[in-house]
Amino acid sequence: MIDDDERRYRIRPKHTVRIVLGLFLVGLALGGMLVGMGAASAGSSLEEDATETPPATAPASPTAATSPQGTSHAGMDMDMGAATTAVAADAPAEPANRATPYGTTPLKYTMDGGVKVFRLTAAPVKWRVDDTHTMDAWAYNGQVPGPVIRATVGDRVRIVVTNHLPEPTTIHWHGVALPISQDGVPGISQKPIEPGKSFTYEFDLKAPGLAMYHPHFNTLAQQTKGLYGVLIVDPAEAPDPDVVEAFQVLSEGGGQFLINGKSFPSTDAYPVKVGQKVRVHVVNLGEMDHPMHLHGFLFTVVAQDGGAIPESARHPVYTQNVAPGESFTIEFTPDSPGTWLFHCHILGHVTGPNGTDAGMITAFAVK
Ligand SMILES: [Cu+2]
Repeated sequence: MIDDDERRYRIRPKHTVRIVLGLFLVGLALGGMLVGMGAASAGSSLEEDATETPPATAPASPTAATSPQGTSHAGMDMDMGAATTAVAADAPAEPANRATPYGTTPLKYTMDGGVKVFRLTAAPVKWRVDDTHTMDAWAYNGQVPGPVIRATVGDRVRIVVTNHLPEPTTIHWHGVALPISQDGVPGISQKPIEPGKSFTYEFDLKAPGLAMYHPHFNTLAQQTKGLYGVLIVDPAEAPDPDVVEAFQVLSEGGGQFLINGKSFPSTDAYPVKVGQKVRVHVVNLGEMDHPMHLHGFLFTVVAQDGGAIPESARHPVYTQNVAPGESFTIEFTPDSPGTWLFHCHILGHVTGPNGTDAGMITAFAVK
């Protein structure tokens, strides 16, 4: 079994191809981003406007640009006509001491006064969940899940949402304390964002924590098509640069069970070193429970649903159920090399045709 795992998770030629292809796409897309900058930096006015139109060519997906795992599907699989520009080239660099997260990449932002300005565009895309399955997805910024919105407690954020879906939408900021006017519920706190229109959300981030975002209009249909993502509010203290950080968004789509929009073996394997602390932010934006189980090591849940768990209440576990709408941050420090799986333990969620491994499986490749 371990031999099988090792074989699957060895850095495969496919990865090398993806990395090379990713670099090529980055090069191609830099031009697109420069062109897109104009559109991205203009039109940051509040309230509705219909001035944003998608560029003719696809920008690089943030994943393609920086994921060390080369999960560059996003740039390759986008419906080019629906591609959007949300990555502003003049966005400040991430703090140098912020650990590079695997699995998903933070959405770049621009500054307007003291406000961090993010842009999300919802549009249909063809999304490849593995080598043989493609779904007709609706996605933020051309990727499933949408990009990670990352900021620091005390920040004021503005998120300009443009709707290129064939029906109205809104975004609810799930797990964030904010004014009712920003809660994203049509008919209660705002009018729906009509196709071709934009809406601007703006609020202060008052507490650190792991949160998420998803539509609140025709929610069952829109969210299950791929409209969801992580919003994480970091504490003010500088992060530990030695921690390996990963995000895992659990969901279902294209008839498959997905982690970060992919089904095994197209999911990530995370390279880590013996003795290195690993922190995994797990959120469930699907419709089913997923008991996540780690091979080889016990882990500790350090935060649940946005709240830190006091040291005195923490204890080692090997499985943590994650229900829809829940989030957990877990930590462990591997002390033994090997390729150790982290997977849902509902066997129907990790088994493909003819008994093959598929679905909600990732691995930590410990060296
Ligand atoms: Cu599951």
